[in-house]
Amino acid sequence: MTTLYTMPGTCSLAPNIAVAWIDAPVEVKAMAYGDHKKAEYLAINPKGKVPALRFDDGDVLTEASAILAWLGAAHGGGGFGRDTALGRKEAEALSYMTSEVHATYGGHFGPQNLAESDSAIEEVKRKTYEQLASHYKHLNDVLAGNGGEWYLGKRSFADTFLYVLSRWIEQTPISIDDYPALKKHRARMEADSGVQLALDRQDMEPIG
Ligand SMILES: N[C@@H](CCC(=O)N[C@@H](CS)C(=O)NCC(=O)O)C(=O)O
Repeated sequence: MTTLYTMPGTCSLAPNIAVAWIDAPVEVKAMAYGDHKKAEYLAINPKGKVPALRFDDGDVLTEASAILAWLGAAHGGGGFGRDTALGRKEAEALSYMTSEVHATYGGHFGPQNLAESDSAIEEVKRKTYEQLASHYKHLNDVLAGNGGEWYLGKRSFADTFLYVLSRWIEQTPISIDDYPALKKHRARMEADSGVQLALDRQDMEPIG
């Protein structure tokens, strides 16, 4: 069976939620933190990161936005089609969230990869939080501008990654209280049975 590799606390929660929402025939495997650097997993994804989707024929797809696109195309049905206006915007939103916002988190998760001295590391972190605050403002504005319920006005896989980002904000000095639409969206996601199933499958708890 196709297997989705996940790890607690990570962005692999987004495709995990997508699998639950569309009831895709995909087994969700929750690895313990650290297993992603072991030989068994590196043979699956040499990048040593999650998520990864392994097919029956041994082929492996990595990168959260690519996995979400494949899930939507293969199992999503009309609501997640790539040839619809919603599908186009979903692809745009997921590219932004992964390649811009997630990438900016590099300065939070690994500032020591970007600078050496203590003072330079502190500066990287300060600039990272400034940039993240601006990303969160954009995300909040788009969500509020689309009615506030779902990121693109209707539920899409963009909501799955937005939820990951609105969880990670708790690890930063940025407060979700400054982004009321994101805060309501996070609570709406946590009331969703598919999100609850995905959290459970990945050994994670709601923020509450
Ligand atoms: N560009 C990749 C990023 C994947 C990534 O950074 N995954 C993180 C978790 S959110 C990870 O596996 N980190 C473990 C590590 O780097 O050691 C994607 O969008 O899937």
